[in-house]
Amino acid sequence: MITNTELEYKGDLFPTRITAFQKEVDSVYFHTDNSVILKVTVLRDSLIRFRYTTKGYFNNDFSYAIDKTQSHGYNFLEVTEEAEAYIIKTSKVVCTIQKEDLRIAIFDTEGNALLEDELGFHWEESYEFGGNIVKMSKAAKEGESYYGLGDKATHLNLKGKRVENWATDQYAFQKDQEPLYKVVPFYIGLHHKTAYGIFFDNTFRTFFDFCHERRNVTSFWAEGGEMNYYFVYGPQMSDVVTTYTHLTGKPEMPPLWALGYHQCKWSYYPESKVKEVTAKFRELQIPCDAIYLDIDYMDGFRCFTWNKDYFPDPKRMVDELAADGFKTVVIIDPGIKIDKEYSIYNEAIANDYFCKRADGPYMKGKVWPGECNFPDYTNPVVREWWAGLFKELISDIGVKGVWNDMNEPAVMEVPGKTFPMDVRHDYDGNPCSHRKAHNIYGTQMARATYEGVKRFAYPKRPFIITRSAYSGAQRYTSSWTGDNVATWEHLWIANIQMQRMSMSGMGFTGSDIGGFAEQPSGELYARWIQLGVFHPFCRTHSSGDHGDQEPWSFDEDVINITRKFVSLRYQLLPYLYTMFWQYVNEGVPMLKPLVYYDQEDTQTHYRTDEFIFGDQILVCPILEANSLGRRMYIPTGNWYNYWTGEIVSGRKEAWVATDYDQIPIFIKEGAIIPKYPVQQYVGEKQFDEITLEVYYKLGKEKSMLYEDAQDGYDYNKGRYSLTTFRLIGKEDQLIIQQHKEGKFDTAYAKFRINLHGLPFKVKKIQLDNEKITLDNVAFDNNTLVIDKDFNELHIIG
Ligand code: MIG
Repeated sequence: MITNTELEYKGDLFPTRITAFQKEVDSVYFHTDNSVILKVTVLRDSLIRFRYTTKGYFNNDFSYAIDKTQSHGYNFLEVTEEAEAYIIKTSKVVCTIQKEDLRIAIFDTEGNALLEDELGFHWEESYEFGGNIVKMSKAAKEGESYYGLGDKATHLNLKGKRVENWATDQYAFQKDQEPLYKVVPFYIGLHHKTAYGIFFDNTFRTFFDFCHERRNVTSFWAEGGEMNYYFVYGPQMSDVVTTYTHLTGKPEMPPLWALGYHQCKWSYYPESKVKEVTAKFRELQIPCDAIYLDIDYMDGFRCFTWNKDYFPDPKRMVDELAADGFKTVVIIDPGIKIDKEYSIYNEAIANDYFCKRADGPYMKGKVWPGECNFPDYTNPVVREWWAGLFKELISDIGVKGVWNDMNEPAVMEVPGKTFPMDVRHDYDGNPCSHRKAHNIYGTQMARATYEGVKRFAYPKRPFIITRSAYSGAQRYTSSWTGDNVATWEHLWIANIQMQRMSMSGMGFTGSDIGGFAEQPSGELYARWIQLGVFHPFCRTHSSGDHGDQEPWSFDEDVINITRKFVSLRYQLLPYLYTMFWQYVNEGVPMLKPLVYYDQEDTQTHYRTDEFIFGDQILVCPILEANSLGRRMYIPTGNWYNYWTGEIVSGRKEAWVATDYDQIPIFIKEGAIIPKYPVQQYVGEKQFDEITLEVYYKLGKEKSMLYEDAQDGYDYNKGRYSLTTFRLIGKEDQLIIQQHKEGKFDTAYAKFRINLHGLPFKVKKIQLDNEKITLDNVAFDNNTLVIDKDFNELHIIG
């Protein structure tokens, strides 16, 4: 064990002995001899905040990440003093604080150590910038694994890695490249079957080291600001993720169309090209809900303008696209062209909305329009102005979604690829330099965009997508993973990134399907779309400089595979919408890595490829060329092969054979999976029935179905329909019970029930205890069609 004095030669400083402590409601303050104060705040029995200062007082407490609308509360809090330590107890954890050196250890109520300071809090004074480099080190436990941290393009389990959080435009990033576009300083630790989380809420450049520098130590540090972190107790990973998501906030329900398929390219122009693409989707019967306009729709890349040569009448075009079921999404970047003829530039200058250098001039940087100034989105007045700018696009022209790019912020032709560090920001009344505001800039831009689009789209729901994001951005926006590459390795990366983002509270995310840079082979595109339809956000995008990436740019097989998988996604929309609702309502991640699904099974701790889509569908992409099938891990439980109906038992590796137009997909036994008919876009069809795919199980299983008007806000007034299905399987019987909640009546009247895996031949059917003849329910080949409003369906062999 390294002692504090041994390390002092490195310039690190440490808290000395505790000299005083005081308790105020939910917080306890510990003061040391050398002016360190530790403030411990209990938000919930399982959520504790640790905040340090070295100056003897705290600065204003302000965070963009924390969702102030969420409530917290604890059941039990007791603080006691012992000879060597203070002890803080809640109903879930016990936290000790050493009098000698302020080091902390956290235990569960049975005395098992969850997380212990190694050196604990220490710091280095920053003579260059002022303030401190704040540091924390924790002892790594035997067999400990680490997950989380947003968009890192590396193995799902972060053990042995060091990562850096600094929002960066990382064109054609590579595996293990750091840093990337997003900043989610949150990780989950797992050891001895117990999970906990750490959220280091500090927007300066931060680093996390998971046993990389020193084998038995996990550390994290920031180049400024406060040591300010939240400890989240599990013991289940699901507890950690949902508590973290509750703390940093959840999104609203997206319009259902946003969960459809999106088509994008840099760039579709002029109008005739856009129409050609949308018409081809309809002709080929590949469902599609959204079409994107990249930067070339603008006049000289000026935000909120149109190139009238390419798009002479945007409103007419957007209306015509809408009549064919396409929602138009347009890109908006942060750089505002320096141009005295440009009204938005003039408005911003007149009102002093642009970011300034320390000595006063406006910050200038080159991006697509040439030299630009950049709005300070950390100023609430600027955000309000920005929101107002969307009136024409949304209310008048009818654009349905906005795409925020380049908001790391990215600047061209400068070494750091971003703003100079001396640039000043308002930071909502806590003025600071770009060192502190950099990582939050993109989120505040997306937030202002969200507020504008929401205002003008009302009473419909807004759709926003962003490239850069900090923790909490999920309250305002979806995201994509930036400029990936058309390689097999990037397909592997995309699969991991989406699982990681889901675990990091930011689940509404997708990759550029097929890869942004370079050109995919037809096979790679096909394998990518097969995975992409199981990602919460599903969009093909490409840089366009190497050729086309519409499904028909490839051969007939690829077109058919794309149609098949996108159609499957459209059938699964009610299932996807339900998992989104669980995310919105409870913070449950939409994609669940196997370790999340079964943390007790150590075989899952290093798995990366397989994941659970929602609660009941196990998906495993094919990540290599020329492969019909693959070896994969089947987790705990019995699973139906979606293609063959065959049942496999889990907790083992298995070879799963597939054809080119399949990937391994398994349905959890007992699941009831709702399906809509295939539609070319959301709302295309009125339908009188939906399908329930029922997978027999000996035993019980619960399934959910959430529905509402698919847009608008009536769901907040109780106008939703939440159906709970209980399946009870016996040797010669299957019972399905249904319970409904909410005031929304779905438009369809019937369920088409497909029974899978029944081990008996059906002889009798009872509906709400009335015997019905098999003819009446159109029973055929284990399918029956019945009125949706039943309480109990009894199928008897
Ligand atoms: O400097 O708007 O990641 O999706 O197509 C490139 C053009 C700017 C980067 C985005 C990409 C987008 C492209 N943009």
